[in-house]
Amino acid sequence: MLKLRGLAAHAARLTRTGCNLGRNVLEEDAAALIGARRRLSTACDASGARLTGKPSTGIDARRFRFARTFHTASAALKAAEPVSVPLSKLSDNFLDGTSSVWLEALQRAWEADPKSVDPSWDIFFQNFTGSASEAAVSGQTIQESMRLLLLIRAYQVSGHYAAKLDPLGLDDRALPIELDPALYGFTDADLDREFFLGTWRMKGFLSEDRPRQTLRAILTRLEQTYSGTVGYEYMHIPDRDRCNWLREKIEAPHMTPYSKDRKAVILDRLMWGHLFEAFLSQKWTAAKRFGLEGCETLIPGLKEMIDRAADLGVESIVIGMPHRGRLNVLGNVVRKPLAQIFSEFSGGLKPIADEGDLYTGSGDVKYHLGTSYDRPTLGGKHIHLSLVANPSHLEAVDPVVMGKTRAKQYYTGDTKRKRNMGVLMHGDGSFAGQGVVYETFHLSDLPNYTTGGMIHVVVNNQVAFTTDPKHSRSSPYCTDVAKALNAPIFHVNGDDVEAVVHVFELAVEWRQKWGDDVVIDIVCYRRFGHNELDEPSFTQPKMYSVIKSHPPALQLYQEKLKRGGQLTDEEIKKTQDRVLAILNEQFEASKSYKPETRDWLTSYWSGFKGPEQISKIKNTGVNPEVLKQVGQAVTTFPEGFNPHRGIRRVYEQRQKMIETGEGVDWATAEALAFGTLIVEGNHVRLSGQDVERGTFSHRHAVLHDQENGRQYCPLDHVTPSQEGDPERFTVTNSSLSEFGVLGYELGYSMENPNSLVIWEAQFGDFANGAQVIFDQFISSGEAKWLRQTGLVCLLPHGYDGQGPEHSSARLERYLQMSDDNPNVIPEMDPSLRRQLQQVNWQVCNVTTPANYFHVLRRQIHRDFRKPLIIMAPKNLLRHAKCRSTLGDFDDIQGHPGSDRQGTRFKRLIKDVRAHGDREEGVKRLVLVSGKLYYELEEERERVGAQDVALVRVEQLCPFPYDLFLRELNRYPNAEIVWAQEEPQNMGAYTYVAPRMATALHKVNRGAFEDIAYVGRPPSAATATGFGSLHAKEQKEVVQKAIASS
Ligand SMILES: Cc1ncc(C[n+]2csc(CCOP(=O)(O)OP(=O)(O)O)c2C)c(N)n1
Ligand SMILES: [Mg+2]
Repeated sequence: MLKLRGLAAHAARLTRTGCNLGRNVLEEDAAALIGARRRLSTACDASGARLTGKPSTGIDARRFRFARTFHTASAALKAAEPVSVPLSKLSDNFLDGTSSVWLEALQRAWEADPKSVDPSWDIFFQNFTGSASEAAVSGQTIQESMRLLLLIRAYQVSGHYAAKLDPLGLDDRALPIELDPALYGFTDADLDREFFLGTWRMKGFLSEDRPRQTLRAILTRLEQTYSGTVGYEYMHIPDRDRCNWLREKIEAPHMTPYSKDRKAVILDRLMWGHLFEAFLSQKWTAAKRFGLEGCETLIPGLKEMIDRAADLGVESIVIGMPHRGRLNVLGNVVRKPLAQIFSEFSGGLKPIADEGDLYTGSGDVKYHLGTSYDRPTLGGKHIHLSLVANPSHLEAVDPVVMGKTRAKQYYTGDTKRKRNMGVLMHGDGSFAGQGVVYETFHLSDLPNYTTGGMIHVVVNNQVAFTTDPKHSRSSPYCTDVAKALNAPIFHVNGDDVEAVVHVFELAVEWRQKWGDDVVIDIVCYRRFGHNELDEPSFTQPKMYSVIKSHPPALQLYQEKLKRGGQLTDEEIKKTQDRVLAILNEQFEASKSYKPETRDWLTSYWSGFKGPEQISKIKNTGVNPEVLKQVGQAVTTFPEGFNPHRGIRRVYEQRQKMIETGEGVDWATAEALAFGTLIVEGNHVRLSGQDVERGTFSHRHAVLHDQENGRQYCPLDHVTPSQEGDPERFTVTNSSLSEFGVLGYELGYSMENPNSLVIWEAQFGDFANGAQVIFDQFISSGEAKWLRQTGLVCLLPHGYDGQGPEHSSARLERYLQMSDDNPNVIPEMDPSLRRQLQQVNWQVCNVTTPANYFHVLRRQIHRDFRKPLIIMAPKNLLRHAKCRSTLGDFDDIQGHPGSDRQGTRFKRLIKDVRAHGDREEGVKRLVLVSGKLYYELEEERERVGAQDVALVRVEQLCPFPYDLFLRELNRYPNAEIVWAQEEPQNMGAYTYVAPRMATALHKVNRGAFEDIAYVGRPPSAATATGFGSLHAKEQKEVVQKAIASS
């Protein structure tokens, strides 16, 4: 049963604040008070705990005693005279001064002649003055009605500040003065008077359907509803219908009491949450587990939410969560086999092979691992749960979960977004502190990113490692970031398991009804240190002295049920014995537990190969007729559509490229890659800042009618099978975020392998805003979690004088993170080659449109998935020489795109001159990657350097040893040069040089010292900011690379 907040404490606090309530303080003082920082802090003395009142049946006598005094500033216990406030002086955002004057005039007119006003006002004034009903309320003045409305509104807005949220009672927030009835002129004498509250078209307390009530009843209900163990924060939501919906739910006569059976289920679930941690702590006394103790009610909350979600049509939930309580959630909610969890706890075996040298990756700590399970629900349904694996980096998994949820919605045709739901759990410190939380929230209502509402759950244990909230955030609540996005926030006392269950249910109802995000803030505590080996009293002595004697939520609930006669000791013991028996059984089973070989092959991924299984290399050329058809579709727009003149010209040029088969440029090649993949039944999604047009105004994937603004996306109309599937091809501008959006696309890419998912950075320079996603997920996710992704990252890169932040995508970093051994040449025979499967990702710097086409198609035309980092071009997008012919794209043997194997991506492009297998006259072999090639080629032409060969390394990682060796053979007398435009400590040099040396060594052509470096000298900044200096440097690099030494 909810308890009343003691007005004695209320009074004491108000007195402490020293405010003079005798004057009209409606505005300034209230605003000042509410503006003051109020946090659930550990800083106060526990002895200042509030008094609790009687149960809801009446108001505690103490309340009246203090009620007489609580509007005085002095210590004198003398009741202040109620001050009658003329309507015209009343001021509130709900009813500003102007309208109150007007209303007063209207009332006068109505008093003189009720028929002189609109009938709706007649009813309004009848209600306000009580003349609509019996004499008992006829004493209600219009001022009182207005003040009551203000009081109620004050509870709706600020009642949560007075809610009893902190289980430890250490909450020292100043209470908002506007919750004080005296502020509105009410005294004890009014408590038993009846008032009518009804207001036209309002829900909840203010509904016209409500009967008359005494002030005492109204206050009791307000306290219970808004200042009990749940604090509802929703009045910031600007939408009236949403607010009314919530008001109706929140202000309902009383939270539906749970039946005896339901309480037994809640107890059982709480028991599991509690005993799971206790069991682990007993068996592994010295292990870190980041236990849930202090917030065990999370477990029944989540389970009840899942049951309710299933009842409301949810079939699948994607979950992301941090370390705290993760094992508990894995075992109890997602139902990862307990034996497996226990086995992993004992040190964890690497999965053993029934297939020889099974790829097991590097593994991860137990509280990072993910899993999925079909969980039966109380309502007799099944719901698929997947907990996404995550790194230690707090909150980094948020956008990943969101992207995965969206992908699930796409693949299951869940256009209403009611069958697939995302749930994100957070810590209080990280929710407030990590910027990616905001970036993720900001995706919530974007058409191509929304998931129809994420449910956020904060395990708010009022501490982050060793830091108190007052040092870890500047906002009153750790959840305030969500207010910016108009999400309702339900703060709940983590000791009140039924209240926790209630808000979880309400959250899922909200999500299913409105398709918006919602936040649950479980205010709880952390019974032990940050982990079980930490000593919390070093830094939080007061808090921990309270925690020491604070009973666990399970005990509190058991006592409550016993007190209420709902359960006996025997029944409780029976439940406990059953849970313990299962835990023990599973512990025994864990001793002989054998991990499954691999669990990442969910249905969409069956047949895909791990790094230890050979995947045949496939051609990626396309039938010329299909090419032409796709080419036609992607270069035309409907009759009567009026694109910008410039774009019409661009499309005409593209059409000509397709017709003649000559001069195909980058953007057209890309459209052909997308279009042909779509024709083959794949899904293509390209997301990033301004990608629809393209940062460099080169893509124009979406056309805009200049007369009526209509849009047309040619790639939506490549094949009839796209009818009714508008997302099959998705190109979408994103919010201005790197971390959030890249994480999102990564999550999206992991759901189904038959999708080409691409994130394009505005410039590659900005990609480091998403560094955590590159480091923790893309480069190492497969090794840690055995999860594959074929995500493509396009990172515009190239030195063209645009200064230090528009030149470099930091190629060196991606290469440095590559895990191929620089000293070992792997098996390169095409029929045995697994080089690409074994490396963690591919890094390419492609120089021709056709090669770009093939590298994109290769992502899909293989039996495994591997991330692809591309240094995308800028000036090559329009470079006259950077063109391909359609013959480079088609699958005809003998056409320019084909070589001995067929038509496919060229990892290395040999010299464009007609060089034979052996060119003894070539004195210099220059290896280069990216757009610098074209500058070298021009210089070679200019100086007529016949004895210089130019070879392009298109795939830097994994290094194409076989092709490099082939070129070494071709030029037996050449010195070896690596040329780059980046500074020496950047670019590809540090990656390629040791690998080139390994190859040189193999054929006795020299060593590392024999590789000449041509490029910019080492530098701190990526590039100069002076245009003239850039030009000078660039010229030097080019000349040095070509001129003989
Ligand atoms: C991005 C990031 N920064 C720092 C850390 C180190 N760290 C681990 S847990 C933790 C405290 C987290 O506090 P909170 O979010 O309140 O969660 P709690 O541990 O209290 O459940 C910190 C700072 C981290 N894991 N990730
Ligand atoms: Mg915390």
